Formats: sequence, structure tokens, C-alpha cells
Amino acid sequence: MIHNKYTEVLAEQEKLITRKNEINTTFYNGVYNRYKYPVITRHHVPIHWRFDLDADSNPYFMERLGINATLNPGAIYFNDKYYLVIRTEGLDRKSIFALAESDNGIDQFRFISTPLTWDDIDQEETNMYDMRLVQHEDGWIYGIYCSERKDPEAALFDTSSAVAQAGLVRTQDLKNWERLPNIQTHSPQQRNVVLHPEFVNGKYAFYTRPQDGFISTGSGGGIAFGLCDDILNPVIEYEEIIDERRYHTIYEVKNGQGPAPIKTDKGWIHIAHGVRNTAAGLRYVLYTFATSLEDPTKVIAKPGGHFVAPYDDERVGDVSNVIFCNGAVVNEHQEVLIYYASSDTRIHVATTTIDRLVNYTFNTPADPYRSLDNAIQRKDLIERNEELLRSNNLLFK
Ligand code: M1P
Repeated sequence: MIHNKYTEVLAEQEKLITRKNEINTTFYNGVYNRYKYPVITRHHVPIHWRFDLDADSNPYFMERLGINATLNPGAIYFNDKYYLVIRTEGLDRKSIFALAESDNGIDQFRFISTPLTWDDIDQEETNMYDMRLVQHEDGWIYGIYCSERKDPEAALFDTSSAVAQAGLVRTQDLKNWERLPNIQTHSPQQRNVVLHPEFVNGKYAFYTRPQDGFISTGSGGGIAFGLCDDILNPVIEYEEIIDERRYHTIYEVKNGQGPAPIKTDKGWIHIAHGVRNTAAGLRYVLYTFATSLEDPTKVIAKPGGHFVAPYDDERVGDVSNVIFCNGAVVNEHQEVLIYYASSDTRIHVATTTIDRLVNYTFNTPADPYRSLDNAIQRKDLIERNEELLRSNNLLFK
């Protein structure tokens, strides 16, 4: 018999899932809109994924398999619907992938089907997270995710050192998934590996992030680009750094490609994350840059500073002061929906348009890299504005 508490808990959840989202009018920057509510939290995960509904085996209606956080979703606009493959982290710290669907992409996301599974080709793989979903021109939808295992080289007493590599799966319908071999590179560790949606010189092209350690990128210089001949045996022989880390920037310590780049008339627009260190720990923000349509290894525009940073309540969570994005979609109206997680805890959407994203990326001044040059850059803006205000009789001094 179903426990009588079930309908009560379900009705409460239904109120949350069907709540309309609204633009957050306390925030304005002309680049994108933020929304009042997160689009997915751990409270959106179906009741029957967490509770044993049977009154006999669960007389107190206890949550048996709780969810700790929902974060870092891959995203795709597919058959007129918005889909997220969500990193769904259980109380046991393991992340699993779960599919959620919405008609409008800004609210009423519902988890559908069951958690994603595929052939277990790798018994050492312990954790999986941060899938990038890419509709490739070869006709497949690929998912590239971080595949993590215990470091086989770690000393016996060391139970936390890990190795991250890029896992690869593909699907035609988001329901049936085929596991392909992990992507091989010469780097000891890899995270934030993303497939470029088109062939480059007839080959599969990837963005990678070579790193020496599990947390620290060490000698890994930034976001790299590499080609691969065979997606069924994915080997990247050479990685070329295309977007370097640099001293005293928002991406000084680490950076990583977010979703697959978005193709526009002016270039490929990339949404990436940058990490800097602070007395309170690492701070993760998003930034954008553009690469050439003719040569995707060539950066042709890069605004200074962050694109999205933790805002208000977004600052606090399991890993505070983090904004991370690995999913964005473009619909038929050229609207861009950017899915980002705040503080490794819940998922939000920011909306903009291709026009605005291009305008932002190509016309926002670059980081001058030095405070005095930065002061000159700002002074120039102020003087131009003052001149305009004066000519409109709006400057009274
Ligand atoms: O905790 C912040 C993020 O840290 C990692 O990102 P990166 O590899 O760039 O440091 C990832 O584990 C990511 O999932 C997480 O959100």
C-alpha cells in the first residue's frame, strides 16, 4: 500500500514545479536577464526517486535515497523542448545524470524517465559529472563528461587523490545511450572537455583543459584545442592552448570551456569559466570570448572581466562563490538560454539573444591587464559620456 504521506508531499512539490519564473528586475546589465527562481533544485527531484513509497517497508515515510544538490547541467534544444542532463548528486556524494524537460526553458522543468545508464565499460570509474551535450554534424548527440577514479598511484593511506578523464557517450534520442571509450590525451588529467559541433579539416575537434593535478592545472596553460580522427577510438595527439591563463585576471588560476561554442555570423562565441584565488578560497565566474569561423584556434574578441558572477543568494552553497556553466541553447528565435549552477548547489537560467551576445563579446573593451591602463580606459568612457551629456544639456557642472 502507498504511504498516505505521499500525496501530501507530492502536492507540495507540484506547487514548486509549476511555479512561474519571472525576470529578476533588481538586476540589469543590458547583456542578459537573470530570473527570480532557480530552474532546478534538489527539491525538484521526483518523490519516487527519493522515497520508498511502500507503507509496509517505509512506515515513517523516510527519504531513503536523498539528493544533496542539482548542478552543472548539459543542455540541448531538441524537438522544440529544452532538455537538461543534470548532475544529480546523492547524499552519498555520487553524481548521476538525470534528464529534465521543459516547454519554455525557464520554468516547469520536470525530471523524466529514470537516471541515465549505459554499458559499464570501466569498473574503476567512480564518479561522473558535468556533461556537455553536443549535437554534432555527424548526426549524433554526444555527451562528454568528467570520469573520475581513485588515483592508482596514490599511497595506501591516501584515500582522496583522484584522476579525472573525459568520458564519452552518444545518443540519438536522449534515452538510449552508447558508451564510447574515454578520450585519450597526453595530459595526466583532463576536465572540461567539449566537442566542437562541426568537423574541422574533416576531423572531430575538441576543447580540452590539460592539467597536472586533480584540482590544480599546474603546467596546463588554459583551454586547448585538439583534433581526433576516429570518434570510436578517440585519441587527441596534440593540444594547442588557445585561451591562456594569465596573471591578475579572473581566469588566473584555472579556466575551462563551458558548453560547445555557439556559431554566429561573426565567429564562434564561447562561454567559459575562470577561476581566481582569494583569501576565502577559489572564485568561479563566467566569461566569453570569440574564435574565428575560418580558424577555430584563433581568438578574435575577448571582453575584459566576468560575464556572469555569483549574485546575491547565488554566492552561498556547498562550494560557495562559484558560478559554473556547461549548458546553453539557442532556439529558433535566436534567443540564448544559458544554464548555470550557483555554488555547486542549484541551477539557474540567464537569457539573452545572439545579437546581444555578439554585441557584448565584440564591443566590450578588453582587459588592459594593468590598473593604470584600466584607469585610462575608464576615464576615456567617462569623458566621452560627459561630452554627450553636455551636448544634451544634461551635465550641470
Ligand atoms: O567546485 C567548482 C567546480 O570545480 C571543478 O571545475 P574545474 O575543473 O574547472 O576546477 C568541477 O569539479 C566542477 O564540477 C565544479 O563545479
